[in-house]
Amino acid sequence: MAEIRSTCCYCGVGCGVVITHDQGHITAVRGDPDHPANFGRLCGKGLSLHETVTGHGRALYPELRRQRGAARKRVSWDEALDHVAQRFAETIRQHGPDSVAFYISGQLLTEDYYAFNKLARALVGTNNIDSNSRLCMSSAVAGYKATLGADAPPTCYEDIDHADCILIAGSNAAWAHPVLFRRIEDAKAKNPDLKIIVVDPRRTATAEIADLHLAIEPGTDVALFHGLLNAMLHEGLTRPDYIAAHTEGWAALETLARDYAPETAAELCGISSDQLLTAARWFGTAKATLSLYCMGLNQSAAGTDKNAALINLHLATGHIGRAGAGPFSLTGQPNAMGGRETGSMANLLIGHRDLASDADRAEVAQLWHVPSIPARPGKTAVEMFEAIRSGQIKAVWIACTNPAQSLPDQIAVREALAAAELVVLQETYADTETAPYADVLLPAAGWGEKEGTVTNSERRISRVRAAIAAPGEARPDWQIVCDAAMRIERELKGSVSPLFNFDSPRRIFDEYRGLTRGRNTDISGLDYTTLEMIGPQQWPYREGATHGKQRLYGDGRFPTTSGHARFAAVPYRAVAESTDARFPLHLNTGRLRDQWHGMTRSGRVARLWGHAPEPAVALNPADLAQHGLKAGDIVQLQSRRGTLRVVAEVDGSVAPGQAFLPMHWGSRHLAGNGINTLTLPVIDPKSFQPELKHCAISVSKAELPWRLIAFGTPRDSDALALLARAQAWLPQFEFAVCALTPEAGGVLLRAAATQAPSDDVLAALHALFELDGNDVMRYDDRHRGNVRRVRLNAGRVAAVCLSGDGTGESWLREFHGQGLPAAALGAMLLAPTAKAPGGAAARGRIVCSCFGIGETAINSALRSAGGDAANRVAAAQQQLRCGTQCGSCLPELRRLAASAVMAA
Ligand SMILES: Nc1nc2c(c(=O)[nH]1)N[C@H]1C(S)=C(S)[C@@H](COP(=O)(O)OP(=O)(O)OC[C@H]3O[C@@H](n4cnc5c(=O)[nH]c(N)nc54)[C@H](O)[C@@H]3O)O[C@H]1N2
Ligand SMILES: Nc1nc2c(c(=O)[nH]1)N[C@H]1C(S)=C(S)[C@@H](COP(=O)(O)OP(=O)(O)OC[C@H]3O[C@@H](n4cnc5c(=O)[nH]c(N)nc54)[C@H](O)[C@@H]3O)O[C@H]1N2
Ligand code: SF4
Ligand SMILES: [Mo]
Repeated sequence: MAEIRSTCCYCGVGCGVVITHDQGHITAVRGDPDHPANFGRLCGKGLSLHETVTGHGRALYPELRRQRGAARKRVSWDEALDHVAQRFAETIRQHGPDSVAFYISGQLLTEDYYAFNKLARALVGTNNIDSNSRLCMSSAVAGYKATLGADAPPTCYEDIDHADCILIAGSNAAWAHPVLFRRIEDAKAKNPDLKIIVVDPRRTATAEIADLHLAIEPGTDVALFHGLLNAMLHEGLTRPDYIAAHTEGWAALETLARDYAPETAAELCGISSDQLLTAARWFGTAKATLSLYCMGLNQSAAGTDKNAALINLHLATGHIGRAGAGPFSLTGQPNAMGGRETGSMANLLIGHRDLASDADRAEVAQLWHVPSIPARPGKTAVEMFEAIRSGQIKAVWIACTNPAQSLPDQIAVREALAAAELVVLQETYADTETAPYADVLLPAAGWGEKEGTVTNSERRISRVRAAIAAPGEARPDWQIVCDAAMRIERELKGSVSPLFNFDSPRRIFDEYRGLTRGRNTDISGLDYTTLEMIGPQQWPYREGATHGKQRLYGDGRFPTTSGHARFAAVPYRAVAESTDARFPLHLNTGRLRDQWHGMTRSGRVARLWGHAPEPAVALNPADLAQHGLKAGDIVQLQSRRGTLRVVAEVDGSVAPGQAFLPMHWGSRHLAGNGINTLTLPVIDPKSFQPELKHCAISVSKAELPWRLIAFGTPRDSDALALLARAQAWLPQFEFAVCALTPEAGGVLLRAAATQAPSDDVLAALHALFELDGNDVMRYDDRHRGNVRRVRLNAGRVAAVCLSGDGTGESWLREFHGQGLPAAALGAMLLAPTAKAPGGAAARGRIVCSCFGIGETAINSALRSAGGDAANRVAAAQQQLRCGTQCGSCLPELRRLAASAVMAA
């Protein structure tokens, strides 16, 4: 057994982990007690990281197809990379450097990012390099630059402990940044006077902790922030001295703010003016106000304006540059920051240089020893795929992102991928939604297998370390890029220069930090050895420094030409696609607590399925009633771009007139093109970020009378292999979902169609779940269309397939999941009865995934405990252990406890 320190590869909190490994296997992960981002804590996703390193579905060998339509074949690295080099060089020679593009990811390490960026800018000569951070952080980048002059979060995590007002806007941190949220809970427990304001159209788990929840109408944040400024002006809560000394552009903003009287703004936002005034007073009178914000602000056609309007409030009240105060954008991905620092996006340049500046480009060219850096801005993510679709871009190299799942307007995206002359995909997994479009598949080393650095939300750089070797022939991303780059150079120039002569990530980091010297991201004083010795550090970290810089702008000087911060006076604009009679609902999308994006990793961990066991759209009870629907119905969602069938779920936290779809469900778990079939590709004109949070949809019942539910534990207990085989069936049905069962090592397939399929299809599905042998119990009522199969193993339900009306599904699932003795029930197991024949109490949704505790047990513990909500939570924790490990379910435990108090 050995241990090694690294960083969690999921969210931007950037928790330190300690990996335990043994003879080439990662056996456990725990929080690093010394890491300043988490001090030993991890959330449920971090705690299950070792379970993602299973090898299942991994891309193991380079694969290549020379002709479209043919199958990819395993080839050597040399053959794959020579092919990439020849095709890229050929395309560049024929159509120019802008006919190729790189679409990369905020989950790459800084060294990977650097290599890609150098390849595009220094060698190929194109700025067509963009990343999935365009879907994520680009409005935050543009918002910071427009106001503070540079893309730098001025704050740090410790500010949470010093603030006495925290505004959380468009962030469901309880689910998306759980370890940071634990710190907010701690701060609140220590200081009950800490005021927390949550701005979110939904009553999220984060809103549970709020003293004030502003459930604004979708997309009205700018109106809210201007309204708050108006109120603060009236009440004398702004800081004229700070404004005069450190800012510019105030007059225009003050004039604009007059249009947003509290009543006017509150009405636009659908809240009361009292709520708005309370928020303004808390924000303005606090000694230190901290704002945390995320995708509810960024993923909008007015995302930059939302960011800037919030930063205005901090500048106007002087809540910046001090302990506990400032605008703090939470980064989504573990290294979105590294991508921004290395300038690896279409409109950025390394070290926060300006792509539009001749001098900056010349300086970078000189540092890289190349003649020039191209001036023409590159295509940003959505534009890039549009250019691929139209044939303007012919070859695209995609790494560490899954565009056939995560980009908006999937039908168009998939047309683009199909139209491209060459798609190179550099992935850890071979079974993503994007993989079928790849002409070349380059297998990448993943978390636990690669070395480098990442920067978290608070500008802190941490080391990522390898514990085990990558499987098969997979290689680290930086190495793949450097190897390919040298081949491309040979093709283009006939010889190879030292441009990509790196033999380790350390060498890349050293070159990179040299390029930051004198810039505001200066880390010239920070190398791997320093990180090794003194641990993770925040930038800037200049030559000779002994520690990084905790907070920025304490001196009131900003990185603008005048040294003053700039107010942004931009009026509110409504969401890009409004609802109407045909598309009456606002569709909001976002995250689940226990899943990560396209689920290539989290989706392979059974217990992470407990909290949200199947894809579903959340609707307010009033909307269900109005559309004649009930929970569990299969519904058809339609937008101007496409349709999606999914199960409807009743959810009072979603406001009437709105719907919420988790962003995770793509074509690997749901028939069709995934949830982004519906979403809108309209982009913010300043940040180029698409409006993923809002589009207009209609909902109607999908009339699919034939139903099938199959679930079971495979005899060889290889659930992930069965999942892969079940997923292959998804496209066969008008509606279908595939999932892991959180317990019993099983897989679930649910399907529906207008008509029953042929007997052959049913027989194949029975065979899939091993329901075709002699030991299987059978019930065929062809007249009613009910065909039922049950297999027992050691007296427990091992597999079930119910075709027809599906009666009895819920109790059969309890028998399977809980492993209840079932042999004595005999033929009762086949009876199409809705009521459990005994012994299978429904446990409800699993709230605590660490210990697999369901809602039913939690509710009964909470009810029998008595006392106030906090007492009841403590009692349930003691009795059931729920919420005592990672703590991610604490907000829900508190909500359930509050209802128990109400009911008492
Ligand atoms: N569990 C989990 N955690 C993650 C991730 C994951 O996949 N799973 N992904 C990571 C990544 S890359 C990111 S970017 C972050 C995202 O983290 P968050 O941004 O916190 O998560 P989301 O759920 O996308 O969106 C946040 C909230 O914005 C709200 N919202 C929608 N429209 C509006 C609006 O107009 N105004 C306001 N004020 N709010 C609105 C939504 O209702 C939602 O609750 O999470 C990171 N952490
Ligand atoms: N509707 C809607 N859509 C959204 C969002 C939303 O809120 N709503 N959010 C958007 C946001 S904020 C984001 S960040 C994107 C995320 O969208 P994606 O980037 O598509 O999400 P992931 O599934 O994390 O994709 C990362 C891929 O990289 C692979 N991978 C993991 N590690 C490595 C590695 O080390 N090397 C390589 N080469 N590959 C690796 C994984 O298997 C995975 O397929 O989705 C966006 N799309
Ligand atoms: S909060 Fe969870 S997902 Fe985010 S870095 Fe920490 S352990 Fe990983
Ligand atoms: Mo993100």
